[in-house]
Amino acid sequence: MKLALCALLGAALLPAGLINFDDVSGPVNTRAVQQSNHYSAQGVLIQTILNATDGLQVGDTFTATPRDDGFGVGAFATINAATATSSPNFAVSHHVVCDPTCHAVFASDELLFSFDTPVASASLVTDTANPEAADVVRLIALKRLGGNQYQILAITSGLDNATSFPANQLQVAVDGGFTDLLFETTTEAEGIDNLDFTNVPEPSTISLALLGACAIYSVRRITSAAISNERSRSRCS
Ligand SMILES: [Ca+2]
Ligand SMILES: [Ca+2]
Ligand SMILES: [Ca+2]
Repeated sequence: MKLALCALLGAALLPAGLINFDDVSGPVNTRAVQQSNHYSAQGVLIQTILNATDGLQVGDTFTATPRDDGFGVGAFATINAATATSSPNFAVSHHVVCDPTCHAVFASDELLFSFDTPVASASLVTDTANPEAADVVRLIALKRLGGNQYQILAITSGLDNATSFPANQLQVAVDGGFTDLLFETTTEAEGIDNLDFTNVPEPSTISLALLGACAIYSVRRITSAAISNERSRSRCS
């Protein structure tokens, strides 16, 4: 029981990140292009690559062709009520642009997230445009092989017309972790928000987390025992 509690508390201290794209100000009904290293402080590089993976399955490999060094961020609230999960912004691939009526017109590029250190699990949510036709979107965990080559480790599929949790969330996890994450659109452009990820902990991080959690647990046990003893003494005197 004690070990289970310590492990639970330790897991809560493992390194993780959340990117909600809301630090970018100004863009309304268009997207502001961000460089791929915009979130490098959080350990993530975000690039737009040419469509390469529709139809590929777990175990397949592919070569990513960078389309642009970056991605788009914006608030598109008046386009089919395409609101962000966290207000005001969500992210799109670099070439999702506004035509004269300000609708997203470029559909086939993908967003590639490259992590500084391996990630055990990651999730994101799709935009809440409504009404919207159902198009397949996929979240794909990748192993970086070098030379822009990647192997597919795991795939989670969904439909982009979902507007509420949990249907609008895609989540993928891999034992041992993955280095890169691909958000794949197949037939229509789609915005994403709230990229959430948990890094694979270094052995030293696990030890420190468990040590800290167990120290907190032990202090609470000692404090609780001391209070209990004091109450017992009070009742006896
Ligand atoms: Ca947001
Ligand atoms: Ca959507
Ligand atoms: Ca759609």
